[in-house]
Amino acid sequence: MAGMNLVQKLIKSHAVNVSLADAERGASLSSGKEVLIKIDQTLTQDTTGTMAYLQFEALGIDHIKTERSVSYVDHNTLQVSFENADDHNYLQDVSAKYGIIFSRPGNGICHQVHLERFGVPGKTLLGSDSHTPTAGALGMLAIGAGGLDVALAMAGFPFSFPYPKIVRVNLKGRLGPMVSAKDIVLEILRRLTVKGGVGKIFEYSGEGVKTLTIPQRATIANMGAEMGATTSVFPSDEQTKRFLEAQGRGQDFIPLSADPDAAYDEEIEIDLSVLEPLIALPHMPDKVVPVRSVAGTPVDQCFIGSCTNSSYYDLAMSAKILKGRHVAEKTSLVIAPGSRQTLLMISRAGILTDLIEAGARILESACGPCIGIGQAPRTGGISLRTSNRNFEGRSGTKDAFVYLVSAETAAASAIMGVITDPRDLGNIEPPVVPERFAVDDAMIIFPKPEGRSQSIRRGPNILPLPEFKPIPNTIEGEVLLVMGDNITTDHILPAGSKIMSLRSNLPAISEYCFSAIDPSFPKRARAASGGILVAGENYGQGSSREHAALSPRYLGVGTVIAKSYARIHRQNLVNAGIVPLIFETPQDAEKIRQGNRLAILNLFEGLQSNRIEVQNLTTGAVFMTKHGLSERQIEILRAGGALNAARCEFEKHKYAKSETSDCNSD
Ligand code: MIC
Ligand code: SF4
Repeated sequence: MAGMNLVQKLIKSHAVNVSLADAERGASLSSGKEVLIKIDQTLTQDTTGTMAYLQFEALGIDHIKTERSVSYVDHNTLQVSFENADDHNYLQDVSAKYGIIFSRPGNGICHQVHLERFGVPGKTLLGSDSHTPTAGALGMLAIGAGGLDVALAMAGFPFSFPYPKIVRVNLKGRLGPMVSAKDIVLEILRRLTVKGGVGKIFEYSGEGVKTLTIPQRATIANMGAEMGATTSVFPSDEQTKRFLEAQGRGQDFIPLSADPDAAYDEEIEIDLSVLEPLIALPHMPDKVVPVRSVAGTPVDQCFIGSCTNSSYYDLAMSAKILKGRHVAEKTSLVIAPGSRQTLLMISRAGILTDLIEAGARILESACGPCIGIGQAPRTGGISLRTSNRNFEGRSGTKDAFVYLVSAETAAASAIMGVITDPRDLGNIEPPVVPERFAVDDAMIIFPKPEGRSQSIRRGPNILPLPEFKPIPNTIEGEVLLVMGDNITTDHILPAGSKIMSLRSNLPAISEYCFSAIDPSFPKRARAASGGILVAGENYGQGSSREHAALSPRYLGVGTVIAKSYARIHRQNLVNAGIVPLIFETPQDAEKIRQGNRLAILNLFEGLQSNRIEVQNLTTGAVFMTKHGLSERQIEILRAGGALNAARCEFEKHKYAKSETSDCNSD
């Protein structure tokens, strides 16, 4: 029998429904079958956190059940009006009350800070942000999910996901000068595309891994999200030990690796020594070409920051490239350090001075421009960013052209004013990273026992979630939108400071549902009393924001029929009580038009048999759909969403011995 790979070991040590024998059979355990795991740690950020905690409160539990849960404030830090500050207060109070660690605004981006201060090799982490897999750099099984799934994990429920295909990414050799970890992950995106990771976990191994530091591994694990991967995992080795020791957390280190004879479902190999600087063209992270093939294109803005590339190393390397030079006259260079720790360190080392002298504009340690909160490019402008997503409009300027690059390429291009292969500036020696990092947790509030009696401040923009009814057996409705492939959550519910400040107010934010595609959508949905959405492949890729499911549900959408789904969004639809159906014959999607009326009879029977007939009442056509959902997911749907289902589960426990709960609706 083959040994186990690292992913199998992590799943096995946390699985609550997979027998030991199953887990040991490892790769042969049928992919797609649901696996339930115990969650050790959770993280939330403010824009998904408010909804997660509103749902946690609705569960009626008095304290978190996880080993460690952290609430970060890093997205909505602009505070152009009262909403964000109110949300921050709410999150701080909820944290104190329920035993959650609170990372204050200004302390940094959740994924960067979690690596620095809280991630532990061998543990599971569930986060209400799609880039939670960043912590896979430390040998964690770190997965992104909707806020409700995270709330349920905090309440002690296991987390379920389809048993993944495990892909070995074998890294050979070592990176050449001015080529970076970002170029490795861009190369993988180029090969596999934005849907190439759906249903998969990437496990990194090979000699090349040993040459990569934790921040470099984090860049790679971070952008596994752009391929739709469940997560990415690195071994825990000497590099991990060094990083944790530098953070004063050497005691958290344990070595972790695959058995030498481990088996995998798939394998890809990358020779680091032949890689060159790469760039993702607008408007998808997988439109990757060599930087030199677009060199010379004028650049309006360069942004170095985000959870992908804003570590000490990234900023120190950028400063080395910029030192003694100045940003080009027609180019703006914007830098947001990933964490307060990074900012403190570059400040103490004089690196910040070098950046300022070179003309960089320094922003707060937060997501900022990555999510269209500030620094929107000019009309039709070109922006080179070290972040991970370049979806149309995400920068805040609808017709801007965003390219994704490494910090080295961004810094070199800022000086030259045109897209520049950083190797053209000569071989600049990489910076030496200090052995000890600046450990200062003064902006982190740890819960205290007396916090349990904390009262919670709720601003006027913080509204409880409306009650959703169980789904009906017959669904009839108008097709409200027919969409193509790779629709992102930024299409469904855009980001940006204005709309994101409404994340705690479902009725208000729902007015922006599909505004990137058709601003009249909310009005039409209300007029039609809800309806059905039709989409192509990989529907709902990108962010974990459950608002992209809750808003359509709030507007009465009961069903989506797509060719395929992104994992997190599909679960968010189920959690919101929207039935996510899949075309049996993908070509049937092409025969449906906006405004057609569709009918589904006997939905409950169809859910059980995994074959659901849909009639097009307008054209007379009939087509078949499936769903591939587990029993548990079907139960959630029938309850009208995961919150209803979880409440029922609690009720059942409560009433198990004496009475019966009315949740047993069958
Ligand atoms: C993103 O990068 O799109 C976000 C903003 O971090 C989202 C979360 C959100 O929408 O609040 C994510 O990646 O999950
Ligand atoms: Fe923040 Fe951007 Fe990372 Fe999302 S991708 S967590 S918005 S920095």
